[in-house]
Parts: sequence; C-alpha cells; structure tokens
Amino acid sequence: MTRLKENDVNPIAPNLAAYNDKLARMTGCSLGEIAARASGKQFDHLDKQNQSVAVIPMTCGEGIIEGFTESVASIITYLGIKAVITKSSDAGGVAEAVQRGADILFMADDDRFVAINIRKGMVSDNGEATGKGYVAGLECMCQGLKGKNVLLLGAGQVGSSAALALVRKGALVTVFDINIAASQELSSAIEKLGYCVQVETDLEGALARHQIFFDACPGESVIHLRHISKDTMIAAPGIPLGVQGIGVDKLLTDRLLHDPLQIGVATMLWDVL
Ligand code: 2YG
Repeated sequence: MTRLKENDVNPIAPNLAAYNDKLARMTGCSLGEIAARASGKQFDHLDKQNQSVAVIPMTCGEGIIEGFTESVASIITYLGIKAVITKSSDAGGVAEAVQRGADILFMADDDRFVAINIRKGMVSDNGEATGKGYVAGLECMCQGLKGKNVLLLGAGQVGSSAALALVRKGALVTVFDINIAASQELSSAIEKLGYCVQVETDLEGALARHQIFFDACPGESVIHLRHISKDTMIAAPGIPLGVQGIGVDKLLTDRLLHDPLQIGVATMLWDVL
C-alpha cells in the first residue's frame, strides 16, 4: 500500500466543499451519499447519530504523516460527525479516546488504516472501504454498471474489494494484475461467491478494448492518452495517480474519480455507524 505524503493530505481540509461540489457535478452524489451507497446504508442514517469520533496519531513504523490525522478528522467533521484528534498518540491515544467517551476510533499504522466502533464492535478497513466506495462513485458516474464492461487494474486489497462490489452491481469485470497468480486468485475467490471475473494477460489489448477503468494499481502509470476516448470513465483510488501523460487530466475533466483519502474515509465512517 502506498504511503501518503504531507503534500497529498494537506490540500484536503481547505478544499472539502469544493471537492464535494466536484463529486456532485461528476456523479450526481455528495461525498456522504457515495459513502452511504457504498456501505449499503440509508443516507439519512447519519443524521440520526450523535456518535463521536476520535482520530489517534500512531508513531510506530515510519511514524506520523504531518497532516494525516487532521485530514481524517476534517473529512469526518465535514460529513456532520464530531471528530477530535487525541492529544496522546498510540496506546495513550486509545486510552484518552475511550476516557473521552468516543464511540468510533480512527487510526493508521504502516499496514492498516482502520475505523473501530467500540460500542457496536464493528471494524472497517481503509482498503476494503476504498474499493467499494470508488465503485459506488463509478456507478453514479456511469449511471449504473449493470451489463457494462469494466477493466480492473490491480488485484490487491483495494482491487479485490472493488471486484466484488462491481460484480454485485452486474458489471462485466476483467482483471489484469502484473502478478497473474493474484488475478487468478481473485477470479476463483469471486467464483466461489457465485460471480465471474475474466482474467486478462494482454494489458495493451484490454486497455484498447475498454472504456471504463478501475485503476487499483499502486502507482504505475498504466493508462495513457492513447487509451482514452470521449466515453472513458476512470475510478483511480491509488496514490500517486496511475493515469499519466500530458493533458490527460484536462481530457478527463469530470470523468476521473480520484482523491487521496476522502472517499475511503467517508465509506469507513458509514461502514461502522
Ligand atoms: O498516524 C499517522 O500520522 C501515521 N501513522 C499514518 C500512516 C498512514 C500510512 N498509510 C498510508 O499512507 C495509506 N495506506 C493510507 C490510505 C491511503 C488511501 N488509499
């Protein structure tokens, strides 16, 4: 999983309203509506909650990312749930959060970024939440995914969560991963759940044959200008953005769903409410 940097997270808090407007323009849904759809909950479910959230800095591993906990807290507060950052970090932060009566804890070390509802014993993992959160956003962008061909790039944790969400919405999913065993594992896991995912080994051919892309690769620049047509739609949760080439972002304005944290954090919150 790619480690966020300070300049990935610092623009988040000051631009939340503008990002929400962009989502509404691109998908017809707000950040909260996308998250509610991803977690399968009613949108008004949120305002019936007077739960409180504590975001706990974790110093282990590569340590604190300047602005990370502030960005997470700002997204949650923007969605209408009070979120505070604990003064202490690590175990002290967990203890402080419980003593302050927090219902939900958010914390991230180098391997896991989780939301935990300590009242309901519910856990949401950022990778799983990001996969289904971006599928919900893509579904809104495409006005439904039923019967539509989607090329999934990357069969890791985010890609696997996205694959399940995509097939459940009736999308026809083809998966490509540089590690073909990962694609095959994902395909057989999905098959066990009664769905089908096509394994692809010819990346260039697959990119040429698809208009809807879910880019869950950790950062390789896979999608290029030559693969983009007027009907191209891309959901790209990965950091750094895997869609490269001069002018790609201009060409794709309003057809490229991508953010460093927002949709994943919003879906985690809805998952554990
Ligand atoms: O508490 C802190 O400031 C740090 N321990 C946070 C470390 C987060 C490390 N994880 C990542 O950067 C990403 N995997 C988070 C999720 C990215 C969104 N797709």
